[in-house]
Amino acid sequence: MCQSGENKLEAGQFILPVVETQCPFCSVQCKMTVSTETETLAGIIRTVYKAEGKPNAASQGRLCIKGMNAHQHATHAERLTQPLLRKEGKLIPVQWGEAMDAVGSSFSSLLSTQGPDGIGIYGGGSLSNETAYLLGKFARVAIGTRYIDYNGRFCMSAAASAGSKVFGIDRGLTCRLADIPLARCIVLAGTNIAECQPTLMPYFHQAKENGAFVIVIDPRATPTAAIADLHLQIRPGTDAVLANAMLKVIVDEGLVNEEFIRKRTNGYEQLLTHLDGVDLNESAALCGVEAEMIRQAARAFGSVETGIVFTARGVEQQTDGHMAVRAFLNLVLATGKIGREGCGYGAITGQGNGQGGREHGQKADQLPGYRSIENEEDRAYVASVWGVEPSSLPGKGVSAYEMMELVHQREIQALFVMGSNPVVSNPNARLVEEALKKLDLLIVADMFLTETARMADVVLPVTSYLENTGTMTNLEGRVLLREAVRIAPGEARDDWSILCQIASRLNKGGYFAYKDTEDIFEELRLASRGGVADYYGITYDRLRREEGVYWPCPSTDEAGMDTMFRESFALSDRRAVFTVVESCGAGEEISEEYPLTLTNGRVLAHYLTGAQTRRSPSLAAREIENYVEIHPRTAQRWYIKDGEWVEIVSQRGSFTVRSRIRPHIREDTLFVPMHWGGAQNVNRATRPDLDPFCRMPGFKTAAVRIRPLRLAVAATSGHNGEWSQF
Ligand SMILES: Nc1nc2c(c(=O)[nH]1)N[C@H]1C(S)=C(S)[C@@H](COP(=O)(O)OP(=O)(O)OC[C@H]3O[C@@H](n4cnc5c(=O)[nH]c(N)nc54)[C@H](O)[C@@H]3O)O[C@H]1N2
Ligand SMILES: Nc1nc2c(c(=O)[nH]1)N[C@H]1C(S)=C(S)[C@@H](COP(=O)(O)OP(=O)(O)OC[C@H]3O[C@@H](n4cnc5c(=O)[nH]c(N)nc54)[C@H](O)[C@@H]3O)O[C@H]1N2
Ligand code: SF4
Ligand SMILES: [Mo]
Repeated sequence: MCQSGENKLEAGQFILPVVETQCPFCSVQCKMTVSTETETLAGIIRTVYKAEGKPNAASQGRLCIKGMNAHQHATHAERLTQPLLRKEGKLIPVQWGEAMDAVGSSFSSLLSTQGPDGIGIYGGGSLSNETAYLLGKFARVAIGTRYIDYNGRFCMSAAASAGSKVFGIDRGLTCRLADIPLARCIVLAGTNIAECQPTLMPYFHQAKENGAFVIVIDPRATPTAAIADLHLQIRPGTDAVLANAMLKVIVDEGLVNEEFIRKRTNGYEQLLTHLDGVDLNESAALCGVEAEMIRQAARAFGSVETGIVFTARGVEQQTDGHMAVRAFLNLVLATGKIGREGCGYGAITGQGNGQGGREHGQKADQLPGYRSIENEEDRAYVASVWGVEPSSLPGKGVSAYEMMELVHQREIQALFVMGSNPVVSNPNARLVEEALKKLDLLIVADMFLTETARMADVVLPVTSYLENTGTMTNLEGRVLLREAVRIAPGEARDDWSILCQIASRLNKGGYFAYKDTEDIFEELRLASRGGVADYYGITYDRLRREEGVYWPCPSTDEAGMDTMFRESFALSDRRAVFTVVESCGAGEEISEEYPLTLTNGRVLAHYLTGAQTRRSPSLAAREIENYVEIHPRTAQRWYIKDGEWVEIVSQRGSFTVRSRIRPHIREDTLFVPMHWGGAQNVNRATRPDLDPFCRMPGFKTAAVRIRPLRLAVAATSGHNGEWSQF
């Protein structure tokens, strides 16, 4: 791509004045153009950037505020342009050779003293399919460790495991986005699409124009709830109870699809027996909503011909997340709303490559193509593609947070982080911070000196979305190619090439001899072939020609599958399964000491730990600091004024944010965004309890207390506790 001679492009330059790229943030993966113009103003030369939506199948040319400003972090002066190595306590810029020598020799000596399981690998759902695939191979072949997991554990694990159990396959949307306007009833459970996938909102507006009835299930009146015909403002952690109660009404009122149940499902009889014990009024009391509203929701969904259920992290980031999703899938199956137009289930994937990132081996128990590391045939197949002995592949490791616990216990002595900021995003962040301090070696590959990178011994600067090529799989399961359009700044390198260089320092270079990402993708195609997530039929050429292909796609002359389960499900007897789900809440018990429930999530302008969006001036300006949403009556009860600093405390720890008094949240609930680290990090208070099925932490409920910071400060300075302000 670099041109020779006089036209040679320099570091940080765009390859053309107008380039085509793809947003690095959420799972919609909107396509866009970025144009750059050089302007001279008052004698100063500056570059003016402009991002505009480009027509594409998902966002149809729309961009949200994050996409419009994504280039701001990529071109930010704080981008890391040189490797950093800790010397005498300080991170010092060094050449790549020195950084790689340090990484190679540290890994080698750990491998000989501790063995491969002393090293943990931690990946992310922002990484391309090629990098995610290679990271899994790197862990198993270059290091040989069982310990690899990724931030998607906190994101998609509940819905993914539920989809796999119930349908036999986990693809975020079982239908097309184009089915949304065809649905007569839409359930949006724990998903705030208006802020988190904003460019999809017109699909829902269109559905409403076509007469759809929209049910939103959320403890807050979000911008998404603004389109609801019915808003069930439930107590956090009670989604399974609600879904069971809706199902009970649907069954009792004869709104089930008997034929679908008979022909295409198993387990209905057991479910019916279980539902006998479900009481609508008791359920309503547990959920904190009126029984009549649950009845209305059930009738609305059960009585129409077409409908779609969407869930996201509100339902899923719970200690019963896996089962809560399955309770919603019962609704879909009982009414036969899947496998045809205007019907389906959608687990709204989070990160840009949250879908692809969970298919090709970054997960503790997974090999490429959604294969299992515990299945002999799967191991043998992938080993044959990699040219290693099946017995050399390690076994299953542990989930992301459990890896942090092993670090804390000194079972893992070195951690390699690529594409995540775990010290901010893990639950019980205090323990994670303590754990990382105990490491002999922490290596972080990132674009910025994040909260986690600051703790590292080696920081490796990586290229951004504008500078590297790779494929991303969006929330629909459509694989998209994003090509490099800018020369990397300074010495930043592609993730995949960093992995190959480390592997060669460990004398495993022969297994990592790729010339570019297409080369890696060719191997991924083979490794995924015949697996659940089969990418064999997808090639870079096709992606360039067709602007995206759905998986599964087993052959190059087949179109990928847009609507799934038309004829059959992917389990061995081709039927889907109903699940008996207990009707109990999953929230942390409140007490006199911790009387409120803290939930958390996202705001429009920021992305995840804010590592990128806090460096984007236009986005940062919209929300400059963290806050807590609190109901006016709750604020009054705890002596909190609007806009003042408050301290929120759980059994795990505390953090400090500003109050934002709003009537649109439940009185017993507080909401805090997750985009800030340090003293404002909500995860200092979140709980580390994990879902037994998928190891998802119960992020979305923590029992807490709240008080104005002035009281907290007074308490520690010996004030007698009497207050005159109120
Ligand atoms: N602007 C923006 N967009 C993003 C992201 C971002 O950081 N910022 N992140 C991306 C990623 S990785 C993800 S995973 C997705 C997440 O997308 P969402 O899951 O939609 O986002 P959240 O805000 O975490 O949670 C959604 C809603 O769940 C509600 N909620 C909380 N507790 C409960 C509960 O117990 N039950 C129910 N039913 N609802 C509850 C919250 O009030 C919130 O409105 O967004 C993606 N898009
Ligand atoms: N309390 C609470 N906590 C949560 C959640 C919640 O709802 N509530 N949500 C959870 C969810 S759903 C998620 S997805 C996680 C996300 O948690 P994190 O993974 O920690 O979030 P990010 O901020 O996306 O961190 C990604 C890092 O990778 C860097 N990066 C971006 N692209 C690349 C790349 O291509 N290569 C490399 N090497 N680095 C890159 C970014 O600069 C950033 O520092 O947080 C989880 N934590
Ligand atoms: S953040 Fe999501 S919706 Fe917004 S532009 Fe990026 S990909 Fe599109
Ligand atoms: Mo996520």
